[in-house]
Amino acid sequence: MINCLSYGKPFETMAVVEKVAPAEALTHFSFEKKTVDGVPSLVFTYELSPEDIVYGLGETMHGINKRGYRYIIFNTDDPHHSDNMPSLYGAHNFIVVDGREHFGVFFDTPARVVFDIDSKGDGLLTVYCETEDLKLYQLEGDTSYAITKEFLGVIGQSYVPPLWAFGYGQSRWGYKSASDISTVAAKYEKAGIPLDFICADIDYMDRFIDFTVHPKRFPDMKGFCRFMGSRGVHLVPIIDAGIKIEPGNPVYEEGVKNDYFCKRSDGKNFGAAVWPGLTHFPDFCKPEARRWFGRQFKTLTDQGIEGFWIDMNEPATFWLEPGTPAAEWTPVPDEERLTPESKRADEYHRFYHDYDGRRMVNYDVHNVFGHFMAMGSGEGLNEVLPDHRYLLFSRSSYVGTHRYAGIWTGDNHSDWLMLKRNLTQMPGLNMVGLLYSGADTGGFGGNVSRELLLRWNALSDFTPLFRNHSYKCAIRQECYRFNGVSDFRDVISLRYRLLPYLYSEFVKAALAQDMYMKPLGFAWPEDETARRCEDQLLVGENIMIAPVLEKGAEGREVYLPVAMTEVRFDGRDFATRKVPAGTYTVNVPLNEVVFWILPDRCVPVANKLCMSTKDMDLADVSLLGDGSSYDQYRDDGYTKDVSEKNIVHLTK
Ligand code: MIG
Repeated sequence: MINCLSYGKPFETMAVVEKVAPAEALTHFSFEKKTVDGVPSLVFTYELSPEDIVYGLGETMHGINKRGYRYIIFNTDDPHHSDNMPSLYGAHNFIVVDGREHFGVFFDTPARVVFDIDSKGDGLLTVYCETEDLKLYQLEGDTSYAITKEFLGVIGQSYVPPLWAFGYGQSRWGYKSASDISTVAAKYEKAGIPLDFICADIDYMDRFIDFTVHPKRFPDMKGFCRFMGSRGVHLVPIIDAGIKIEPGNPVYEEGVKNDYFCKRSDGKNFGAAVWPGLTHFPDFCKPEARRWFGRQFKTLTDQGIEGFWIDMNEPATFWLEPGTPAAEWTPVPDEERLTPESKRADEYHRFYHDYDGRRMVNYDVHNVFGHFMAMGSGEGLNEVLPDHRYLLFSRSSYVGTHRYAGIWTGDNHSDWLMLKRNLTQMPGLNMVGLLYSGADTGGFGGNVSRELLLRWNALSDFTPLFRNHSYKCAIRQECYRFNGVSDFRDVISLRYRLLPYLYSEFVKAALAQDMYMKPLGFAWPEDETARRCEDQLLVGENIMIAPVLEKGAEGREVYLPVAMTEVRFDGRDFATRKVPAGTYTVNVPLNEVVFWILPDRCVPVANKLCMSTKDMDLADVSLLGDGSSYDQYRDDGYTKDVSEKNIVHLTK
């Protein structure tokens, strides 16, 4: 059961796309309208019971259970990831309370929202929405999983990227030219490690200007894409939010002419410096500006490019154009506003959007900027690529972004905590439909160790987006640069042997508006150990994973809620054995991956290893596990007609 309560004049975020009945009353929470730190707010409070778990909040720090901390949902570009970070890049205000009562709530507002989930140990869950305009969706159901599925049912179906987007991707801020990129591809080939895409970071552009290609570094982009494509490798360039202010830049000129940019309080176009220097931000709140921005991708798709990542869309800025009028209003600072994150909060009071004729300061609609950019980009790509699916992943997002794009979790670090956070963020992201997601494998900032990179690959084997990406000042992080390259080949090979299953489960989850990665508590809600489990996940319907997440560990303890089939992959063969329910210690050498198949289930694995999905035969599979059949989704990997009719019933 789902219903919706409205407060004030809610902003249309386009998160929910199905009709939802109006609510008669607020349930579970007590409510107060009051001014908090100078901001008129809507405040909701619920008293948690000791046994309650709180799931959700998408891309946030801490564990799968969000209880015990305070989260500030205000999209932020801050590369210093740690558990102390109250804000990340996305805004996913959906939570499910699981315990004495079961219910879900989605606070649908583009404004700043603070979730205090029992941070003081007083059992209070208090949600401060810094707005007087809100849609509050209330969900009831018997289990957290049922409630989540109900929510996924109203926010629309996940976008489905092409098959190659499920292959292994290599990236680095620092690849500068066509020759840099083809060298990386050649080295992967030589190392015998499969590869499907390489990302081009900002250096491929002419002076970091969106929708341009550096004439010297990529003298023949079309020819280069064709050449790479023949080797099974796709190029995935980055696009940033800001449009460089420069006469002669056609995107800038068109944007000015048609009034597509965000405004200052004096009505002039707002200027902020990002990578290309001073830029204007497209006003993605305007449907016509979104459509216009989306169509710009044609410049690059005409060169043979079919995948992109979109960045800096919180939006992130370096400094504002001198002379930008001061903010008309800023809230009284509270503790968090005095942290580095908030030193810049003032800038979001200094530019404006035109939303359906209403002038709105960015601060009040801040959390949908990246979402609307992704929406425009996805719709544009759909239009300019009439015959193929596109790959698109965004840094910033809101609920609903999944209909157009996936996300990556931003500038994490090469440390073991971030590996854990990669795992704990996945269920929350899946709860808001963001199935196509993943972290910078190996970590973005800092220097990765061989051991950490191998263990991280073993987790990313299962995340839909599997991309190794790093900061230009970190040590080089391509797998072939480390000793004992065959260990990397062994671990990444699993991805390609499992792709028939992973791709099938992803598409089936998208079609059914279901989750692809789930916490154990969603499958075994009565099992207290499963409910509290923070380091194992379900992948699709049939696999459980328990990755090694500790430095120096030779294996780990694993909890099996029921008896399962243990599968050990050594880079070549799958060894299976039955293991009883309960806890046991599994040994996992650095070049191996162990996972578990649920009872009476099967998992299709590719019989042959291919070096890119271009050569993959999704039908050449064997079934592992003690079930007798599997319903496999398979298609050509790029057709836009993704539907149940492509499901094939396989039997042993
Ligand atoms: O200010 O494009 O999160 O993945 O490599 C940094 C350069 C801008 C941030 C992204 C990161 C990317 C980097 N970008």
